[in-house]
Amino acid sequence: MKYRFEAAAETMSRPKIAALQLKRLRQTLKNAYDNVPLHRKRMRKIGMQPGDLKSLQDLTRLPFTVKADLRDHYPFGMFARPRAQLARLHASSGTTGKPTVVGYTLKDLATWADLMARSMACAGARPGDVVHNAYGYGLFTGGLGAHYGAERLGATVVPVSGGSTERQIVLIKDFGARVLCATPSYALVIAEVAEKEGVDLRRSKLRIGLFGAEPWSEAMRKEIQIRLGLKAVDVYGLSEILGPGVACECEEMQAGLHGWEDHFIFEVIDPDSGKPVAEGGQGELVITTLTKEALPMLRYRTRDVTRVTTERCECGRSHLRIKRITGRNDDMLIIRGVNVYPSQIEAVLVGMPEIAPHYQLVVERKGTLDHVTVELEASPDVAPGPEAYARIGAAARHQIKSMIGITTDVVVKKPGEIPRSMGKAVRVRDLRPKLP
Ligand code: DLL
Repeated sequence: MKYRFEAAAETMSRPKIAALQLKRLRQTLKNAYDNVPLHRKRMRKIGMQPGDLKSLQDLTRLPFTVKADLRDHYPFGMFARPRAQLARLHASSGTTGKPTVVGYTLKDLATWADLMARSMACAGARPGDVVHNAYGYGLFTGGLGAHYGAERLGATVVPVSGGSTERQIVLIKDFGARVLCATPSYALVIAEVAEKEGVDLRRSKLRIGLFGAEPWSEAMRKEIQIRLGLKAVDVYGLSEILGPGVACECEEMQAGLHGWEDHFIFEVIDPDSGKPVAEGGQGELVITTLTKEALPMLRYRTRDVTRVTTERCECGRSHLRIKRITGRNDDMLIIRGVNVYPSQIEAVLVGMPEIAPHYQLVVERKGTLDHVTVELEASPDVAPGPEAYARIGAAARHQIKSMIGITTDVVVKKPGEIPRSMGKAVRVRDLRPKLP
C-alpha cells in the first residue's frame, strides 16, 4: 500500500470533490458575508446573498479579490475573526511600504499543518524522516509552514532557517537528513558550497527536496537532482491563501502540482478580460479558499501564470494539477525567495533627500542566485564626486536592506544618466535567462 497522509481526501472521486467544494463554498461565502465588510459590500452590489449559491459555476459571478484589497484594509480589515481570536500573523511584501498581513486561527494553523504534511508525504517524505528546513523562519510563511507540516507528518524537523551554509552542510550530514526544504536557488547554493568543501552530499541520506517560493525550471530541477542526489519536487503556495502547501507535486510523476481541491477552488483566467481560460490554456491562477476561518479569500488573483489539468495522475491522486508557475503578470520580483516590488524600492529611495526620483533595477543571475543592482541618480543639489556618491550609495543600500530585507549593489549616477522614457518608465532590466 502506498503511503499517503490523507488517503481518503487525496483520492476522492471528482464528483465527490465537487460536492464537497459546493458545501464548503457556501460556508465560506457565509463567513465572508457575515464577517468581512468588503465582501459583504461586494456581494450586495451584485445582489447576491450567500444562500443564493446554487452551483460551483455561480462562483464566477463574484468579483475578484486583489492584493490591493489587503493593502487598503491594512492591517486587519479583511479578517473574518476579531484579532484576539487569531493565533498567528504572517506578512509578505505589499506593493508599497506596507506589508500584506495574513492571520490564522488555531484551526487554520491545524489545517495548514495538515495540508503541508499531506504535501510533504506526496513529495515522498515519511514519518520518522529527518527534515532539514532551510526556508526562512519569521514573517515569511515558508519556515513555520514547512516546520509544522513536518511535525504533523511525524518527522523530526531541524529548524535551521536560511544562511550559514557551511554549518547547514554539516547538519545535513551529521543528522542524516532525508528531506531538504529550501528555495531551489538556495538548494543550489548548498550544492555549490558542499562541492567546494569537498563534501559529496550525493552520498548523504538526502533523498527528497521540497523546493518552492520562486519560479524554477526543468533544467534547474535536473541540475539540483544531479548535484544533490535527490528527487526535487515542486511545492507551491502563497501567504494570502495559506502559505506553502496549497499544491505539491507527487514523487511518482513530478509532473505538475496537485492543488488540494478539498480546501481550495482553482480557476485560470485571461488576465486582461478576467474570463475563464479553457482547461489546459495558459492564464492567471485564481484561488478561492474553502476552509479558512480568519482570512477567507474569494477569487484571489495570484498574478501567477500557469495552466491546469484535471487529467488523472498515475499516482492515483484525483486532485487537479497545476503546471509549473512560469512567471508573474505583475512586476513582482522574487529575489532569493524574497518578494520585491519595484515600488517598494522606490518608496525607500523617495524618502532620501540626496537622491533624484529616477532609478532602475538591474536583475541578474550570478552563479545560481538572483542579484539586484539599484542604479539611481544623485540629486542635482549634491556636489558630484566619488566621496559623496559612495556615501549616498552606502546609505541607500543600508535603507533597502533594513526596510525590504534584500542585499543589493547600488550604483550612484550623475543627474540625467538614468535613461528617461517617453511612456511608462522602465524600472526593471531583467537580464536573467528566461524560463522555458
Ligand atoms: O512563497 C510560500 C511558499 C513558501 C511556497 C515555501 C513554497 C515554499 P509568499 O511569500 O506569499 O509565499 O510568495 C508567494 O511566491 O504567488 C508565487 O509568485 C511564488 N511562488 C511560490 N511557490 C512557487 C513555486 C510563499 N513553486 C509567491 N513556483 C507566489 C513558482 C512560486 N513560484
